[in-house]
Amino acid sequence: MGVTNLEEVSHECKELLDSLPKERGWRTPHLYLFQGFWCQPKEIQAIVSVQTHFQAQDTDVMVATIPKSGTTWLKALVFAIVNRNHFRDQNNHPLLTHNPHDLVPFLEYKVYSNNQVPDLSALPSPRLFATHVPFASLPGSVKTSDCRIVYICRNPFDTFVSVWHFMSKTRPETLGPFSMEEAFDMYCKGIVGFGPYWDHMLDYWKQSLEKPHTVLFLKYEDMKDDTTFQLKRTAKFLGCPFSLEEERGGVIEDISRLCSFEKMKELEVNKSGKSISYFANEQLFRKGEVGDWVNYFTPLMVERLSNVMDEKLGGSGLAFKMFCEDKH
Ligand code: PAP
Repeated sequence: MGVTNLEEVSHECKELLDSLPKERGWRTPHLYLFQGFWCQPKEIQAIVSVQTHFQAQDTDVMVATIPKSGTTWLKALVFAIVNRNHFRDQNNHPLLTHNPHDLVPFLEYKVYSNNQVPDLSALPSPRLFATHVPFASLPGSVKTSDCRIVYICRNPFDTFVSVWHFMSKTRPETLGPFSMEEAFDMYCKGIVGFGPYWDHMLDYWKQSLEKPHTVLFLKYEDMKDDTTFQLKRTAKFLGCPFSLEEERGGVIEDISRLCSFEKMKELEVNKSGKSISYFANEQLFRKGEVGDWVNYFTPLMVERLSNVMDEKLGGSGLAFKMFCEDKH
């Protein structure tokens, strides 16, 4: 269905929701301000469970992202890097038959969704998980262990366009129309899933500067610009750097190709499958470009979001490439 009805959450969660500020939702009737970020009811219920039950191990890898910033891509890359010795045959790789969301499950949408509290202790290490939750709200053990967090974000202009398209495809008709103007206004105010996105990015950014051994900060634009370099960075961070032999043997390029937008979009599993309950896998692969925002933004939108970015990110050292680098 896709609409999170309040009947779907527990009595305790309903009580919690009653105490939270709420706004009109993008894909659900409302978004709630929970621990400083905007969330849907079922997400809140699952996040409380994650915070209560999840025990990180030092060998865990957590893919952390702001929605629509390259989550699917990063999950694929991390899975391929970490498991490269198990799956040397590129023609028989799990990524050819599984969507990355099934291989690197979200804590809040998969592992702890629907009131499940699974026993994860027997999973082989390194265990790979993912989350959209801001750093401050990660389970305590993730922050205190040596668990590696690989974070990716994206320039807010393209992220807005991506969120907007995704929302248009997945918003239930029963919720009525939601114009791009309204969505943009809410986005600029930070009222979007897991927003304000500037707090999300800045928190992980700060952590990556303070604890570079446990938090790696990546940007979608840099990944697009020089995938090989960013893959080397990521593998080194994860404690499994590419050897010279692997580099010479083209292992990095193989991974890059296997996880490329063009390759993944054409896979049957990504054309017809469903990994997360309320949307089809194909909705995760739209255009996969840097700079698509130019096709949607009016001059007024550019001015407004630029001002928001200056105000919120100015002085942080965090900046984004806004256009595709022409390598030719
Ligand atoms: P999620 O937060 O719902 O998991 P996420 O994967 O973060 O979504 O973002 C989807 C975006 O990544 C889409 O961007 P677009 O709307 O601007 O096109 C999608 O096309 C893009 N994307 C998905 N897979 C890849 C990939 N392999 N390489 C590059 N971009 C990708």
